[in-house]
Amino acid sequence: MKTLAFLLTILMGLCHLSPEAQSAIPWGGKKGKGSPQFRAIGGVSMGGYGAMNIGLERPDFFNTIASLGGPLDMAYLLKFIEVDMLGHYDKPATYPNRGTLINMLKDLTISFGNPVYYNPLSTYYPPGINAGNARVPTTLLNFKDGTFNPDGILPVITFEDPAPGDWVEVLLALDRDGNRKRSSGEPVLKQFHEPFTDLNGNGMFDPGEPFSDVGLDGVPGSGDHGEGDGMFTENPNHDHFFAEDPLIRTEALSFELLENLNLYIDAGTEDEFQFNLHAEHFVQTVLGRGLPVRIENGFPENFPRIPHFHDKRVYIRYPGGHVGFNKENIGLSFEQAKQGVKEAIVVANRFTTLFSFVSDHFSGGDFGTDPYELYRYPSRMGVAYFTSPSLKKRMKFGIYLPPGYSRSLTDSYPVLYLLLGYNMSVEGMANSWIKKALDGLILAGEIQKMIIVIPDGLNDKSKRGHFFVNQIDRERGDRFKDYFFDLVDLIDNLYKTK
Ligand SMILES: [Ca+2]
Ligand SMILES: [Ca+2]
Ligand SMILES: [Ca+2]
Repeated sequence: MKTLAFLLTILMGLCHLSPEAQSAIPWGGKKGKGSPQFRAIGGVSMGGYGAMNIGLERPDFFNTIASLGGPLDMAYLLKFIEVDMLGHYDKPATYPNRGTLINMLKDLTISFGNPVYYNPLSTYYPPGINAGNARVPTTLLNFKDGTFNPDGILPVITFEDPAPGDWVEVLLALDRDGNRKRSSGEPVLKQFHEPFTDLNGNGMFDPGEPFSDVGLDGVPGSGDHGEGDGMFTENPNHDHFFAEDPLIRTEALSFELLENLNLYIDAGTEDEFQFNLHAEHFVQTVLGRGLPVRIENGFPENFPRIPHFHDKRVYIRYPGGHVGFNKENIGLSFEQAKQGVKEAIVVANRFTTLFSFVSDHFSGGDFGTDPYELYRYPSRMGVAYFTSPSLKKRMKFGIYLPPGYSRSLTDSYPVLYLLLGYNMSVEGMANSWIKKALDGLILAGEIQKMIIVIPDGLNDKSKRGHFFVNQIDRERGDRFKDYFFDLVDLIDNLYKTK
């Protein structure tokens, strides 16, 4: 019965292939094996987080996991939002600028709940705010805040930023001058946790550090959440962040499972989101589990030469920043790298090293092609659609099939699931530039033939990033993980996976 339902699902999926998918994608319809040792998950930035979060949650599915400059430590991410971003609200960095910051905060809120305030009635809106008053000038009276409004005398307001009409929705400001608008310098209120003394100066509460048991509002006697319970209280929404935390998963995984994984990470030493510190924390955690990590300061080879590692765990600290992948055409970077463009060389280095690490950790493998095969049985790259049974919705993905894929019915291939950065589109990755770069790497014998699948990283409702989780906000959110595992099923049932 279950098998029949499954077959129907697959047939339904086939019926929903768009015309362009049918022409662009050679749907062999030949079932694969889908062995975990021949399945990898990797990604960049937000996708690096998604790859590590999903991979470490499901080591039974993925034997190789890779993250290029992704957030890996949710406690540190929360500290960064609180101290480094909201702490410099009126003096944001050029990148990420305030508009980007606000959108990311909204998307984090849709994914995990509002990290800044706790509202028992909504994971999205601050207390006192709802769909009816979030996008109009609203004044809250008696909104207490230990830092800026201990008596609750001053008004607290909704506000627009960065431009008129852009209602922030997830933040509140103190209206010191009472003009019902947030002027520069008026504080954005932050109620992440109870006040504490940061003895070790890391910006985060550590067990043993003194705290005031006055509740999240920081005001004694108001009787708000967490007040007088004898414990250090954090915004309960933070639990949703910690439930999807690569670092916590790494701490919790059995030694045998962790030891068995192939892990590759990189980070820029000047990452604007400080994801390099996430990487350092992650590496320290793995080392703390008694597992060695090969650490490189910079790429040992520069594109077009490709580093190869036999180590199971590799971390590359490269000199440079986060690199604005949201606007980046990765394929174009490979072309520009050949012309010596410095930033493009960094991008090409990062992606080729991920591809080579993944390829080198699939044992055996079909290496090499030739111009004849490239011409006669060319690789295919395109965007396709299927109906996700869990979401009951038509969903998108990108796919690359290596040269020679259509040559034989019996050859099978390992699969890399490649998750994209915040606001990157499937079309931006599944294009002819990337196809050309992958063909070149296979022709040069640098990587083995593999299938690459690019899941959709955009929330269907907002067309912004969803952090590759089942977003807890059901109204504004998507259930990425459910779609993703439907996609893995589809790939193993329609493609010759190893
Ligand atoms: Ca501390
Ligand atoms: Ca209180
Ligand atoms: Ca408390």
